[in-house]
Amino acid sequence: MSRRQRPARRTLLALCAATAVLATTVAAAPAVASQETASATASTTATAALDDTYYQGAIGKTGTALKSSLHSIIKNQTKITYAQVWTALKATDQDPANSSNVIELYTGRSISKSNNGGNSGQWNREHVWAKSHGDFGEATGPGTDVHHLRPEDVSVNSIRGNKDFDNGGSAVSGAPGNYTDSDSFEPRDAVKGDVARMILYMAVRYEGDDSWPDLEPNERVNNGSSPAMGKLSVLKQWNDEDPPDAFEQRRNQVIYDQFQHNRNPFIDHPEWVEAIW
Ligand SMILES: [Ca+2]
Ligand SMILES: [Ca+2]
Repeated sequence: MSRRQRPARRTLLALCAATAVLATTVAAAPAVASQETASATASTTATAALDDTYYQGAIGKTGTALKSSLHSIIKNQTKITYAQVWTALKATDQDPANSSNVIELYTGRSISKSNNGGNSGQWNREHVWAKSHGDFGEATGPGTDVHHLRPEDVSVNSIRGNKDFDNGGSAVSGAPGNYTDSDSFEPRDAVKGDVARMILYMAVRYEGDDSWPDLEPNERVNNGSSPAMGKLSVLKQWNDEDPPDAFEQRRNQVIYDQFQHNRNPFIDHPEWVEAIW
């Protein structure tokens, strides 16, 4: 090889190296995308497996037939006491970034699992379906059903009280993105769908065929002690706007595997909200 050719060869080698780096970079991008696809595929595969087993009797149905079928499926559950709810929430709502903490529903704050209780600054057990709506209290039953119980800051839990859900109001102190007025509460965007799916789970789970009231959503606020929760049209909108994420799906799985052995169908199949209501 002549001297004159060497620079050209170096250029060629450099070009090859650059191309190799570029190829690696280009290859890296689809790798990330394929991981996401793999995760979504795993979730789809898991749901398909549930459709063949857990949800077998409900597949292909709509309306009241679907609701009735889902009720028969999810009413088979293990029930836990109100004291055991503390233990359950420490598992179901664990902070994915810190296993010593739970995430509070409305504030979104990560707080030590052991900082639970009734004092200001602690977390306690929020009944998303307010226990006064049907007056089921804290006895083992709807009042201890972990599918609608979440860790929440004591003060913010008190501000939500037993209000129905609707859009609007003024900002909730200590809970950015949440709004409230005299008769309703609007949770932050990231949990709007979670709230909707919890309320609608309760409506399907409790149909009045046991010792508990038949819980149902309606279009009202100020439902008081009647076994109803509003507003259905807003909850349906929230279910669309905030689809189930990994945290909510894991929570459903932990309840199924470790505590109640029943599932929230609307986390597995959010489209069933529209199929029923
Ligand atoms: Ca969400
Ligand atoms: Ca019901």
